[in-house]
Amino acid sequence: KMKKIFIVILLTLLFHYSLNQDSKSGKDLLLERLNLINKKGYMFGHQDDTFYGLHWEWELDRSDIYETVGDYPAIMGFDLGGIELGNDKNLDDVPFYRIREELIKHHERGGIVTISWHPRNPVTGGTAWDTSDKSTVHKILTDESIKSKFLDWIDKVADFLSTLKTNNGTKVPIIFRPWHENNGSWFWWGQNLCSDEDYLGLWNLLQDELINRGFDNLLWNFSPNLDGTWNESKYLKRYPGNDRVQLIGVDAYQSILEIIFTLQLNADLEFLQSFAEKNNKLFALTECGYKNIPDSTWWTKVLNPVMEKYNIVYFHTWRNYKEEYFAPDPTQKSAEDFKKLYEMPKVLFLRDILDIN
Ligand code: BMA
Repeated sequence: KMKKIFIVILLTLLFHYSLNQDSKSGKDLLLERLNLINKKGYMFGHQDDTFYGLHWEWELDRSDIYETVGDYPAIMGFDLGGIELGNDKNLDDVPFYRIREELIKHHERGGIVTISWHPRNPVTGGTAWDTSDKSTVHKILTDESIKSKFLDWIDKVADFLSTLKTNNGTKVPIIFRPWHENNGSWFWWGQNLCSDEDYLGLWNLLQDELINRGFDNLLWNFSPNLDGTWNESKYLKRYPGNDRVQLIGVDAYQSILEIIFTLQLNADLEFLQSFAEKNNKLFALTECGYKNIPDSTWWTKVLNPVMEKYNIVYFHTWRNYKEEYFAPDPTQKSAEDFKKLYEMPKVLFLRDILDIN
């Protein structure tokens, strides 16, 4: 009798558990997974990983990272810049159908994917870096014809996002990082190109439009650039809000002196860690690197000593384009050091996260 009761209770629990799992959105499932991964260490990510590398391009499944350490990055990143114009290829000449294929493939091999979007300037028609019009964001929000053009762009983004599904129709969970590096003034949505209110208006417009279209698979990531001087009141000015952001982060490149980079990175990660703890968020280095890695021990001597002090969930390096690359291939001078980084127990690549679900 006891045994029977026990089995009934067990089955009931299992039934409820499976119902809950089914009703969870892709965003919530991904968030749970990130929280579990976060207990084990921090993942390595790479932009456009399987499209091209230092000495090759457009070879299926090839990856500088795989060739250097024998494993794929845990995270792969892709950019939608150009989708808004209806182009076949993104701003870096990557065909969108290849982005779709590789994004789904990485999800299916157990990895995690992230998307950024460097849209053109809807007022001037220039690139995301065209800051010649000083009120583009304001015009999107207030000028009827610019707004309708921008809504059409969002439609194009939505059309593409809606194709990011597995064979059984499941929407791929995606870390989505729009309007990044907004504390700098190099993008038309940057600090000096819009008011706090307009920045938040732009964030909310895109987010509300996509959520209203049913994209519950997007995990929203807010990531200003390396700053070094954050405090809560300054940060909150353009923070979209706890209900709108699941992951906070920083884009941080070593561009001048190592000492300045590490000072600023420590300051930002310290701030993000305390903000994340208080607000129950995860945080990450959503872009990082040292262009063309001229320092052969940069990974273990500069970057990792900072990273290991904080509870980051990942660090993501930008693309390996011939003239400008951020991760090694086996011939690059920091390859040996990168292998040491790979061996560190807290540094996670694809195989390290496969059993964390
Ligand atoms: C930048 C550079 C550009 C590229 C852009 C979007 O940092 O890599 O060459 O077009 O990112 O990927």
